[in-house]
Amino acid sequence: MTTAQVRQPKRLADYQAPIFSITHTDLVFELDATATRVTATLTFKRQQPGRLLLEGQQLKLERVRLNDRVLTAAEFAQTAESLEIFAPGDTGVLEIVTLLNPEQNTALEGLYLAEGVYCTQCEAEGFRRITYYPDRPDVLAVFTTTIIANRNELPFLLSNGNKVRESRLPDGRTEVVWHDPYPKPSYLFALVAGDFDHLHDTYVTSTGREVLLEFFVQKGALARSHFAMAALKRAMRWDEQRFGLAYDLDRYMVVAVDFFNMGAMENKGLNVFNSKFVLADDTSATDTDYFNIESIIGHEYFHNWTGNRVTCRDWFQLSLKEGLTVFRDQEFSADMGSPTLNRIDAVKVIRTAQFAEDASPMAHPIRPEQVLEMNNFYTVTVYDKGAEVIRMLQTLLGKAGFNAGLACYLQRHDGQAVTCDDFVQAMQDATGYDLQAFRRWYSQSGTPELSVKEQFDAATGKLTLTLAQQTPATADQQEKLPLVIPVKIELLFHDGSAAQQHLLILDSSVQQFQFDNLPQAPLVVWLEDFSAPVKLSTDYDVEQLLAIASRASNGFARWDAMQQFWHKIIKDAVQQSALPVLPEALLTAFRQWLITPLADLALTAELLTLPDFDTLAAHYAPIPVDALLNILQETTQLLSKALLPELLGCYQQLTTPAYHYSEADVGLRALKNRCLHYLAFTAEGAKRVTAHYQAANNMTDILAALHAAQHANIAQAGELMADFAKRNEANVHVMDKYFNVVAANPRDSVFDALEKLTAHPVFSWKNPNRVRAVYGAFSQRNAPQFHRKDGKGYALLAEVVTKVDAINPQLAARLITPLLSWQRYDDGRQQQLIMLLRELASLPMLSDDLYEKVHKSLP
Ligand code: 0A1
Ligand code: ZN
Repeated sequence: MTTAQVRQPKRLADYQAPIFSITHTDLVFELDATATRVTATLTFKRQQPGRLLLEGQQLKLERVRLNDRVLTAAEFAQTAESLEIFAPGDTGVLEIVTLLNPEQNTALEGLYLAEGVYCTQCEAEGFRRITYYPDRPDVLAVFTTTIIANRNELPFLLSNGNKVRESRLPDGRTEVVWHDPYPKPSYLFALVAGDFDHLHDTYVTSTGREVLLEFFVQKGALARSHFAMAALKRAMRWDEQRFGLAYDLDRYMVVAVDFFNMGAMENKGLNVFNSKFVLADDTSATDTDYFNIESIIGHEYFHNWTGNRVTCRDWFQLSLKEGLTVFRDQEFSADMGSPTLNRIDAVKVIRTAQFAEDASPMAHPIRPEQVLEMNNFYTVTVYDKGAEVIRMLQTLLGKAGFNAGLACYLQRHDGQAVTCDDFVQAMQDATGYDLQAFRRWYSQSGTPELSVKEQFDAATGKLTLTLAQQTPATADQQEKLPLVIPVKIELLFHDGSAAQQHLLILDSSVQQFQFDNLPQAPLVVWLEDFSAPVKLSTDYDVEQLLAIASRASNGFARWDAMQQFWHKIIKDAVQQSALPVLPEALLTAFRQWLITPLADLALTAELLTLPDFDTLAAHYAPIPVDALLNILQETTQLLSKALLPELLGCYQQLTTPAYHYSEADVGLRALKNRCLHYLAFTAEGAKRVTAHYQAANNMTDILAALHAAQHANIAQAGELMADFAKRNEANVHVMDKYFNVVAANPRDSVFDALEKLTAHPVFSWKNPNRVRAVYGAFSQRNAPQFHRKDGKGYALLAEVVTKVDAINPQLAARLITPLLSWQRYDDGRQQQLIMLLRELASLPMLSDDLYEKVHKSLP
């Protein structure tokens, strides 16, 4: 904790190049649970006049030596966050010895010890908790790391790069030396020491390099790491084939740990993963788990080029590596599975979480302009909207142009720390496409809103489309300017003429586009594939939307039409304070999809799914919480009743003999479980759900049964949950799923249930996965109880956030998100939220992480 009140945010506009560079960083770690000694030997070189100021936090400084002379206290100055060397000269070698307490490090930043494993997390600014250093991404050094430890306790001593030496010291300890030949910033440094099960394999790159692939996982989990290993090999092959990028070291290591703040980390040659994104087998993992593992394994691997070989100049440029790498992992997942489903899932993230962030006090552009706590900017805006911006570049430049641009970027900047502007410039130079105006996507925050008008002249066959864009002001930025927005459309003709696809490039406030010689008035499918991260409203009636849902050539467009359909009829219902009227055409379409599902079963399941609370909520200010929840519940029941025979027929038709993670089987389970969800609300729901649970041979089906049981409030829900918990006590990842279901219980009893969970033997306040499984799920997947009118849900989360802030500020700052957007709710809820935020703001020991968020959101 620091006294955030006196901390000023850093600004992008104040960027200054480093005064000193470090060419070589030699680190020696003498591992000890409470007193690890780190000796850092830094070879430095002056780049410009100025002071030699190093960052450091929570370090005990033992000694500073400059060129073989130990400095006296008068020759350096130390503050809580820095160390200044007064007369360093222009070049030299600095040796700094610090002492750390890994056991006490519950923030999981820097070097920490959890469950017997020493592990580092240095992005974004964790390295300064290991030693005093110019802890910024534009200082790149060649690292050599020596780890000294007791081999009996810690058989595996790992760091970046290649292992150069291993020897036994006279005192019986072991010393292992690692060397990473690629200069890197401190945030990519990693060290891991512990006892693991070890899976290894080899991979031969397209350049002929034989790479040793190694996974280090908790004892007993070896069999659960095979899928991740295979996924890694697929990712390596894919990057060679799609972008011509091959791996560049002889060794690629992945360590899985259960104590981790995020999903995973791309440290050079030594990725550290949250174990939930590595470990999986057919009895414990859901289809979604398998999907996430493949995608995150891909993501971290792809960072080796986009992030590690070419890195960020400063943290404001985070989207340079993250937006681009998310885009790359999305393309990888699309190629490994269903492009349509992948697009639907990515768009759901934007329309719920990202649009909500734009509407929140934390709104920021994909390249933020000021930051107090960098950890607060690992956001859906930087990551997922960042990926949408890269996707728009690919849409504008074409795949070949985009590939050429990426090749130019990587070649031009290999080994450098660069900016988002450098990236766009490379795209422009490689293709000759003027991207000047496009750059505004990097500096402007908010969700652009598009409105469209269609005019057809039957006599001439001319269609005129008028598009207008406007971006509402956001908390961080009042003035908004027009953006370059690629809008993909499809023209459908009901006379059977071939559909036409076009790309419209909107680059001013209002613009017209004309199409001649059309056979008849078309039905225009707007924003196909969600070609830009915008809100687009049409005034289509329900028949037109259902026509698109049935006829568009593009699966994404069909799903999107259904989403618009639900928004429309739910909006009408909210306005009239009534339940939605389900048009006969809708029931006909649903029946059709249930009787004869599309070849893509997963898409069929999506077509049959109502938008969730958060997706709907994005369309309202203020959000009519109670009405939306009621409508969702009632509509599900109406559909269950109206479609019972077809739901049953579809459910019974779909059988999977044995579990297999394949695109076809995933789709089959998705559709079957969608039917189950509706069937749970019918008279024989209890019987059906119980039978489904008992017959299930995989985790996807089991969880579908538990969620259905709970949502439909069937009598056996408690029994099934207890059975599930008992069977899975030994697997923490499965217990997290159990916690998720308990926390999503939409009834009042959830409060007692949550209390009991925190007393469960596997629960620990220090483990982010456990805390998220309970309270993350409660606040994000239990709208009825979290948004209770009496404020009990909000108060519980505020209490948890306060408690967690003292243990792990990063985790606390992520958990608080749902409390920040008080403006989006009705007066009563606003008052409760503001009161809680004020209470939080008045806490004496608030971390910087929470301080920034709470203060930004207070009125
Ligand atoms: N760079 C990682 C994500 C990450 C960021 C911060 C962390 O700790 C504060 C940890 C991981 C990625 O994009 O995968
Ligand atoms: Zn990343």
